[in-house]
Amino acid sequence: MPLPRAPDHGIPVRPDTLDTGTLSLYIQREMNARPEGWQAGEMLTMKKEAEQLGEIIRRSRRIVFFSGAGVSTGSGIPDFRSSAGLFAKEENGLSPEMILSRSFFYLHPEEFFDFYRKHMLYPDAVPNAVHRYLFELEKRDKLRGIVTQNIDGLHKQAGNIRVYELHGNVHENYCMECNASYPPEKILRSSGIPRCDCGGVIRPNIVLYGEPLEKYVCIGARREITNADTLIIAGTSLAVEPAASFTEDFRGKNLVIINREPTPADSRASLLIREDVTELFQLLSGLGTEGSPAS
Ligand code: CNA
Repeated sequence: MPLPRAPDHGIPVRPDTLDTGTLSLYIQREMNARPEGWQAGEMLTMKKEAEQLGEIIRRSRRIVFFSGAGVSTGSGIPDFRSSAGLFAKEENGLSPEMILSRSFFYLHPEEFFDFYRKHMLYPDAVPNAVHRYLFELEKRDKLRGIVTQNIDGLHKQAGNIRVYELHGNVHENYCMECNASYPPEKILRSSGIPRCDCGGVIRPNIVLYGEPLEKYVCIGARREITNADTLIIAGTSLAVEPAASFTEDFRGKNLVIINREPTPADSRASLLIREDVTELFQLLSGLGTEGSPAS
């Protein structure tokens, strides 16, 4: 029976040497860490997992990265569904999904913008190790595209060009009357409903729940996933449709899933990594193997 790993560095430790906080994290992770059929002996240290991922990257030519909110938690932006996520902090008994819906926006715009300013805008957030690694991979022409559910714009901020933002981007805002564009600061610094000089309402160019996704973004994203030889799905619960179903278009060899919690696609994965994605990519960047983008 191998010794359990501490959640932060992957080094085997005895549970009785852990402090209470770390121990509860360890228990939570061990409970999540064993999908059906998973052998204890197959548990790999994070370094080994990073090496395996590096090897897959080295052998791949057409990688697509499918990202969710978990990729940006390392940049200080909370996700929705983990324990520290926004779902744990319901506002007046309303879930973020209800508030960020088309009907709520039209019926209660003031409450929508209050929530939006408080929870969806992070002007000081910067790309983390995952975003930076993907930029290097695109420069080496290994990464065909990033398909993201994130609206924070961090993949583009890192320098990536081929980014399919399925749910839009908080950095783009427009007047619903005259179409004038505005930076996010215009919304952040306003109170109540943000208004254009023409009097129209300024809204972020994000897809609200109940609104359709942009057709051409979907076509491009699905084409990249279909043609990929490796699909890396990271930091997503795969709970939001239709985005989650796009991953089913994948026909290639390596399906890698990196997520702290189980996802509905885990049984399809050829490599399943239940780790912190930012820490994993920090390790991957430092490996100096052929899988690292610098080689
Ligand atoms: P989600 O449903 O909140 O799932 C996030 C998943 O990531 C969870 O399963 C977590 O366990 C996992 N996770 C969190 N942090 C890490 C980490 N560091 N390492 C590994 N796994 C981690 O979010 P989804 O993206 O699946 O849901 C799609 C929604 C969330 C989209 O509509 C987004 O617009 C929306 N959202 C986006 C952002 C953002 O742009 N940064 C933030 C919050 C919500």
